[in-house]
Amino acid sequence: MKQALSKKLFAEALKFIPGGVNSPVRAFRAVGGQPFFARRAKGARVWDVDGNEYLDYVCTWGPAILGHAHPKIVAAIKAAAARGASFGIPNALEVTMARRIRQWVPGIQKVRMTNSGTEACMSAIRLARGFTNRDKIIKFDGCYHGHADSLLVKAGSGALTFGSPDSAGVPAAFTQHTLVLPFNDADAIEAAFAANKNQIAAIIVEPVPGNAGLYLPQPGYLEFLRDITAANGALLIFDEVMTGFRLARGGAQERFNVLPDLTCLGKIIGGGLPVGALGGRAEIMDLLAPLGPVYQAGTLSGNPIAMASGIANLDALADGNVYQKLEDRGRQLAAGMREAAKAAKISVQFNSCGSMFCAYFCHQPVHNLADAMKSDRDRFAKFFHGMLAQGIYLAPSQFEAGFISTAHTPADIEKTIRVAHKVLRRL
Ligand code: HOZ
Repeated sequence: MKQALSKKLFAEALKFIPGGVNSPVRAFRAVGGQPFFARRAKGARVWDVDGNEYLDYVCTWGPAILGHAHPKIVAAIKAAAARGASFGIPNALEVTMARRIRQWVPGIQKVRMTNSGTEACMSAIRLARGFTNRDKIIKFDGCYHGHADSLLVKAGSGALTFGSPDSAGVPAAFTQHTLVLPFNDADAIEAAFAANKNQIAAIIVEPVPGNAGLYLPQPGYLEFLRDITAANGALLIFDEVMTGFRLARGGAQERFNVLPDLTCLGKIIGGGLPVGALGGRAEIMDLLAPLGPVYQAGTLSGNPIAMASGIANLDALADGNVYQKLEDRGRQLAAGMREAAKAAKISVQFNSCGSMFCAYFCHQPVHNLADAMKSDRDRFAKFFHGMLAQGIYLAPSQFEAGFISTAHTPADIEKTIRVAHKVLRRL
C-alpha cells in the first residue's frame, strides 16, 4: 500500500495543526501509525491521496447514511450555494427542515437548528435547567455529548480514547452539578434521585451509547429512565446525534418507543455539512429566546446550504425500504463477524444495533463502560490495521461505533467478513 503522499501531508499538518488533525480520534494514536488523507469518496468507498481504495465503515462518523457524494445531495448543495452561502436572515429551507423533523421524530414538536451536536447538547442542558429551575444533571460514564464544559466529565469518544475523560481546562466549579453514573444500572439512578431531591434538572443519555464502542440499553432501561425522570419533575434528554434518523426514521426513540422531553440531533440532518438541532416539547422549547429567557443563538444556524443538504438526505430516507436495507446489512455483518471470530477461536463481543456496530475483544458481554474497558485494545489495534491493509476502513479507536450505509452492498459486507476471517486468524 502506497503511503508517501499521506505521510508527507501529515508531516506538514503536524507543523501547523495540533496533532496534525482537527478532531483527535482522526490522528490514529489509539491504534498506532499515521492517518491517511482522503482525496475523494463515493458510495461506500473512500480513496486516499496515494490512490488506495477503502471500503468505509466510518461514513464520516455517521452522516453518510446513503454513502458518500449521493447525487441528490450534491445537486442540492450546488443549487443552494449558487443562491448564496449564508443569509443570517430566515429562509424557507429552515421551515421545511423543521417540519420534516417534527413529522418524523416523535418527541419533537418544535426544533431549533444549531451548527453541531456539541451546541445542541450544550443548549439542551441550559434549557432543561431554565425550565426546571434546577442545576444538577445526570450523565453516564462513557457517553459523549460533545465538548461543552459541563458535559466533559467521564466522557466517551476522543476524550476516552486519549485517557482524558475529564478534560484539563474545565474548572471543577463548572462540573460540580454533573452527576456521572454507570449506564444500564437502575439502582444508581434511584439512589441519585433519592440523594438529590428536587435538584436534578435532567438526565442526558445516548439511548444507544455509541461513543465507547457500542452497547445497548437493557430491556426496560429506557422506559425506566422515562418514568423516574417524570416522577421526579426532571427532564429526559436523548442525545440522538448518532442514532437520529439512523436506528429508525424517528431515531432510537421510535425504535424503543420511549419519548424524551428533549432530543439533540446532528450528523444525518446535515447530509455531511456541519449541523445540529435541539427539539422537544413545545412548552419547553418556547422558553428559548426570543420567546423566553433561555439564550441560544448562531450566525450560521439554519444555514441554507446545510439545510438543503440535510433535506435532500432526509428526502432519500423517506423511501420505505431504506431502513429494512440497513437492518439487513447490519444483521449480515454481525452474523458474519461472529462466525469469523468463532472460526478463529477469538473471544469477540460483536455488538450491533441496526446499522451501527462495534467489536470488543473480551470474554464477557458489554453493557456499559466498565465492560467496554475490558476489551483488549492491543488486539483491537492489530485487527484495525489488518483490516485497513486489506482495504477495510473501521473507526481508528476501540471507543467509536462503526456505521453501515445504504451504499454498502451484500457483496461489500461479504468481502468484509472474508477479510475479517483472515485477519482474526492471524491475531
Ligand atoms: N467524536 C467523533 C466521533 N464520535 C469524532 C469526529 C471526528 O473525528 O471527525
